[in-house]
Amino acid sequence: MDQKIIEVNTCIVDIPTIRPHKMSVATMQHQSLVLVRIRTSGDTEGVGEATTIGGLNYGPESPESIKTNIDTYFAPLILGQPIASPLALRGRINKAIKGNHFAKSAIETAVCDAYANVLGVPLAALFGGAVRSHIPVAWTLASGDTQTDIREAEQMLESRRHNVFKLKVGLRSPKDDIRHIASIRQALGADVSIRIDVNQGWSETQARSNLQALADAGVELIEQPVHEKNIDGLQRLTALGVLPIMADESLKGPEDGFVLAAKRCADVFAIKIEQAGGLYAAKDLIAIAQAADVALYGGTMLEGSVSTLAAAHLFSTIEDLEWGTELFGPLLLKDDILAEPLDYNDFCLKLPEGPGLGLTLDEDKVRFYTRK
Ligand code: MUC
Ligand code: MG
Repeated sequence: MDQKIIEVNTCIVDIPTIRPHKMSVATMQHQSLVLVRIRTSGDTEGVGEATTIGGLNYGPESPESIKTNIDTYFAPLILGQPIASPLALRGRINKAIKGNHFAKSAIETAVCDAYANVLGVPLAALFGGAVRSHIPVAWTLASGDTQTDIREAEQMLESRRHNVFKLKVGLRSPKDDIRHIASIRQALGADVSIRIDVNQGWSETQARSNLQALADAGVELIEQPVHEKNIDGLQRLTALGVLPIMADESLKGPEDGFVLAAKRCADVFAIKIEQAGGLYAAKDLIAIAQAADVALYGGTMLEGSVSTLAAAHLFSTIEDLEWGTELFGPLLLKDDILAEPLDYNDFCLKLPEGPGLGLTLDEDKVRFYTRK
């Protein structure tokens, strides 16, 4: 149990997407996974991952900055430190490094994976243990074409992989977006759940004047309609009570969560382990939402299998996961770096049963996709 961290390695793994993923902030043709691998003095391994959306299109960290910052600043801080207290390591890192939430999440995931592997328990056990073995997973329709989105959704329904759909909007005019949403709702019927993510693409006026039409078109939830800093605007939109409002980019950790919850700026919080600054910060954010009666949704930074599993372990500990999750990241990629792909079935992701994250990397694939 007195094992220390003796090795920290990073690499960037580039994997193409199955189709262009069009959002108001970026169109993604591939995803870059920053893998962090640590080894302890007892020869136990841990792995973590960070992703961004479109390089620097979504936020202030890029895959390249994450790798450089981990190699230069994070690794020296944790080398030689005991693995047995992820919180002590978090404190040490937070004292020395400001911001860099995505890098912090990757490091903390690797530490928690290694520690859970040492203990021989699933990673969820570090957060109180899973209360569910299957996690509902939504799919994002973002091909940029209405008929392609409809065909894609129909395939998902037929194969029983997803019955909840998030539509990316904010690139076209709101009127065109509403036509797009209404066509999809009409084609898929009343039983599927349709949500939209604007990724900050609208002004508050645009959002307000289209809320009712969006509700009439069959939208059930709106994610981050306005700029992340316009939290008073989010509050005003929430207070209208036309549609539930979900905060995403406005939530950069527990402190933001506290302000948004206290001012009731959202009905739902999208919890993302990377955006929050790691698993424990995300856990704190969840507690704030629960205390304020803000509903919960498990978000993603379009993460690969490693970070998706880390998030899945944390989300498996949430009793009331009212809006489910969107942990579909690995399915957007043409290939996987796991020896055994994740189990998506019956509209859910099944949590693996082994210790730690419960995964084995396919080393040949990691090598093949690693950026040279
Ligand atoms: C976001 O803003 O929520 C999650 C799903 C998706 O398609 O994009 C991400 C980012
Ligand atoms: Mg979002």
